[in-house]
Amino acid sequence: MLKLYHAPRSRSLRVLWLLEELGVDYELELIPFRKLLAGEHRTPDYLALHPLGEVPLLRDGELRLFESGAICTWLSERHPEAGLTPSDGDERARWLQWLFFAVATLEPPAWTRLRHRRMLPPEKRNAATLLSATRRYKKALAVLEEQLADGREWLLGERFSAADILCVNTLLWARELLDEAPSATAWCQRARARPACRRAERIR
Ligand SMILES: N[C@@H](CCC(=O)N[C@@H](CS)C(=O)NCC(=O)O)C(=O)O
Repeated sequence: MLKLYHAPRSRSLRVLWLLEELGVDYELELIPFRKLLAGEHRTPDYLALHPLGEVPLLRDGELRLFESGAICTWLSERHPEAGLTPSDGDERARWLQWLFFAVATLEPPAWTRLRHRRMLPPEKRNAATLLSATRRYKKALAVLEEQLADGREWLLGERFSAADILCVNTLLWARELLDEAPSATAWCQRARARPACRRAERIR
């Protein structure tokens, strides 16, 4: 059976949400967020499973998989019957584009902003770094806003996919900037109203 190592409010929520969307059986190893922040989960046993000691980690028999983007892509492809995964053609190409956009373009400035606004101790926060990350983040957000401005339901149109999960989860790190993007705001609300997302968010 699949086993997910998950800490609520962390990136592993992406995988949990997707598992709920796919409707597959899984086992959960819950790491309290407080424990994650304190690094208390970094036991020798856990580091033997995940070389960076992070979450998410997914196990499937002998397979140990880390990186939320890779896990979401792999799970989606493994469960085409759920209808979340474009099988080929232009839709699949666009799906890959948005998956990579989420982790390579949207997430880095969102993460840098979060650290320099809230997570680092005040003396380590840097105003110039925050400003440049905010600029890059706003450019990425504008790309999403443009994609959604035609009123489409999801990034790919009618098909909800892991690309929506990765992007929406990341946008929540910078809610204070969402006002500038009404279509993206409505999309985040639609996505988070999905029963699978609600179930995943409730697990604590
Ligand atoms: N690129 C990785 C990043 C994973 C990551 O940074 N996870 C954080 C939680 S959001 C973590 O485990 N932090 C605790 C630690 O590094 O000890 C992914 O997307 O899976």
